[in-house]
Formats: sequence, structure tokens, C-alpha cells
Amino acid sequence: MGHSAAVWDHRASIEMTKDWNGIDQVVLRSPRGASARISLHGGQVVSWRNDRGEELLFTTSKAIFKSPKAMRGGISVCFPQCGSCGVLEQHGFARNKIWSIEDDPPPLNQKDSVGKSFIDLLLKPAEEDLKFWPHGFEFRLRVSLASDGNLTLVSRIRNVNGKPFSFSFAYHTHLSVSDISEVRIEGLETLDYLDNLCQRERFTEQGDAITFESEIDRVYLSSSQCVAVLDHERKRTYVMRKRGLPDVVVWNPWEKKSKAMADFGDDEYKQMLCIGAAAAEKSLTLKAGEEWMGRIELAAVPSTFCSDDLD
Ligand code: TA6
Repeated sequence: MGHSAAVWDHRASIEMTKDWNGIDQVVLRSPRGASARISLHGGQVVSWRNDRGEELLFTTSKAIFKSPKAMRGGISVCFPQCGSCGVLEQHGFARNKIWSIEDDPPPLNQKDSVGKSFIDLLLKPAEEDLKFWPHGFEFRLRVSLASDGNLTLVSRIRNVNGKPFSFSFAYHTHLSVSDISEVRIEGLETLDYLDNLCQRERFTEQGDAITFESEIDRVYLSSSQCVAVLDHERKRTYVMRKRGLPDVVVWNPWEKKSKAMADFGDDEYKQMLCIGAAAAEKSLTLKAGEEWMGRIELAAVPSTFCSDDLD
């Protein structure tokens, strides 16, 4: 398998491996020992570890690693829709497809290359996708790991069709938390949100921070570029910085729904928070030849981090 010139420079920190279905996975490593594992199934980040080897992403113990369904956990890419609508599968087909490694992607910002180990993935529509979603696109996903262990995902979606098309998008990020009752999110307070548990009715967030005591399934609208998830018990704060993605999905199924999901442990909702940078409320439109970019950078820092640090 070939690698682009930039990847080649970082070759020592990239390994190829396979999962138990024989699907390729790419493992990125930082010099200090942080790592990220990316599956070609869905372009899904299935593991992200800090330099102490601690797993930062949640994966259900009941995961069904079977094509074409995406495994529940990690970071999954929702495209061409976030949610369920029309004939397309829930959260779109991108997460259920086998991606390829791209040898020579169009150049990206230096910030997303220099000093990082990274991999470039590519998804193009298959014949069967065109039956349900008849739009020519090229979806490039770069996943990179910086020397400090920060993880960045950059998605570039190009319209290679003659006609415009619209889509919605999300990075569904399943964070590993100590106990959901001990977690709070800062950076979404005072925002309007659509409540998926109330037919997407619009409400305004009243609390100082978002805390959890029951099922939640919301899309917070037009947030700032930085959102923090504070895990008191682990003394860890996840910081998510986003670009091109106005909204934030917040989901936890809580007890009853957990029990109803075949691929989720009954009590696993306690250890999981799904938070997703998204373009969900308003769809995005690309004219012929246009490209859209959506980026997230995730950091896991000690909880001495202060919410004043949010930009
Ligand atoms: O964005 C939240 C949500 O759409 C929830 O409604 C919930 O169903 C979740 O995503 C998981 O979806 P999935 O298709 O992965 O089971």
C-alpha cells in the first residue's frame, strides 16, 4: 500500500493492522506514546489513547463489528445526513462504507500536517449509493495525531457533479467518562436547542452548564468554536474545538433506552457521553466544483483547565 509524501515522512509512527473481520486499520502514534486507531470501515476512529495509554473514547462492550453496520462508539462520521430522514439510513451511509487510503490528496493547511502523524482517507459513492442519493462527491478525511496527543479530524467534501447538492453532517464522538452524573458540559449554556425527545421542538438552555440526570438527545444551535466536557471524578477535561460546524449534538440514552439497544450494555450509558460537532439544523449546499471543510480538534487535559480558557 502506498503513502503520500507527507505520510511517508511520518512513516515510523504509522502502522497498518487488521480487525477480526480482516478490515484494515491504521494506527497513528505520537513520540510520547499517545495513539489513535482508525478503521477503514466508516473512517471511524475506534480508539484514541493519551500518552499514559488511557482510552479516551468509549466503545460498547457489545459492539457488533460486522459490515455494513458501524460499530457503536469511537468517532463516527455522519454524512450525507445527520439524523434520519427520507430513504437514507440513519446518519447517512458514510459510516457504513469501506474507505480507501488516499496516496496523494490535495494539499491541506500546514497546521494539519507539520509535526503530526496522519492518514488521508477517501470515500466516493458506489453505484448502490447513487440509487438513493444521486450526487457525485469526493469525501476526504484526514485524521491526525499531534505530538501532544491532540486528535484532529478534517473532512473535505467536494461536489464533483454538475448539479448542486445539500447535506448535513456530524462527527459523533463517544467520549469515555467516569460516571455521566459527574460530568458537565460548558460552552453550550444560554443556547437554543432542538430536542429530539420532543419532536425537535426548540428550547433555550437555562442552566449554567449541562449536567445529566436522565436521557438527553439534543442539537444545540450555533455554538462557539470551543466546548468543554469536564469529568470531575477523573479530573479530566475534554476540549473540542470546531470549525465549519455550527451545532453540537448531545446524546445519552440513559437506562431504559440502553436496555433496548442490542449493541449497548445495560449500564454503559454511565460511562459514555456522545457529543458531536455538527451541521445539523440547516443543511449545507455545494454547487458544482465547490468544496466544504469541517474540522474538529480534541484535547484531553487535566481538570485544572478553566472554563475561562474557552474562546
Ligand atoms: O444524534 C443523536 C442520535 O441521533 C440519537 O437520536 C441516537 O439514536 C444516536 O444518535 C445514535 O444513533 P445510532 O444510529 O448510532 O444508533
